[in-house]
Amino acid sequence: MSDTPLSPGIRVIEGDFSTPKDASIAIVAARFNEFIVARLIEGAVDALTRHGVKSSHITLIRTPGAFEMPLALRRAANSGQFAAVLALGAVIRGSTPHFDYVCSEVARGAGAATQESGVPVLFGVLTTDTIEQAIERAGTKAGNKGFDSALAALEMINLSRALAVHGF
Ligand code: INI
Repeated sequence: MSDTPLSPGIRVIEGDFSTPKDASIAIVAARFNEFIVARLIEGAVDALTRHGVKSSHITLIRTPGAFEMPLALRRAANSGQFAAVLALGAVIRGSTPHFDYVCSEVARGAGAATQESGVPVLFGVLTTDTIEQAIERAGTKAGNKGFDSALAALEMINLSRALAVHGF
């Protein structure tokens, strides 16, 4: 699967994008900048359902803004109900340092939720200087960060299961 040239005999453990059996996935999405975040949610759901995840296995949790996402990410990741949790949001730089506080809090919270729970929490939060950059990454010329994060979630679920098979 990997393109990396390797010496024969090296054991490689990685996840693929196959449908993870019986996996439920939570999407935690901020309402702030809803016109962007709605596209990220659509992209994520599109990626998951195209890869065979049933709609009934997807839970959408909404928070007011990205700053509030860590609490929901943590609760979902620690619940034992989800194989992966997706964080979707859009933080767009304004003329005050507010942007930096929101970005650092949501990134730190997503990382902490993963480390605390052992459940992959994927970072699909756009952090851009302009609205145009956010639009480009929400389903226009630079792809869809929600779609990409959902694919990364499938890979991480399958990687976690592969690691468990090897006793890691
Ligand atoms: N929340 C976002 O999700 N994106 C933003 O761009 C944003 N800006 O720019 O202010 C934002 N702010 C709200 C913040 O996340 C909290 O909801 C608010 O501060 C209340 O705690």
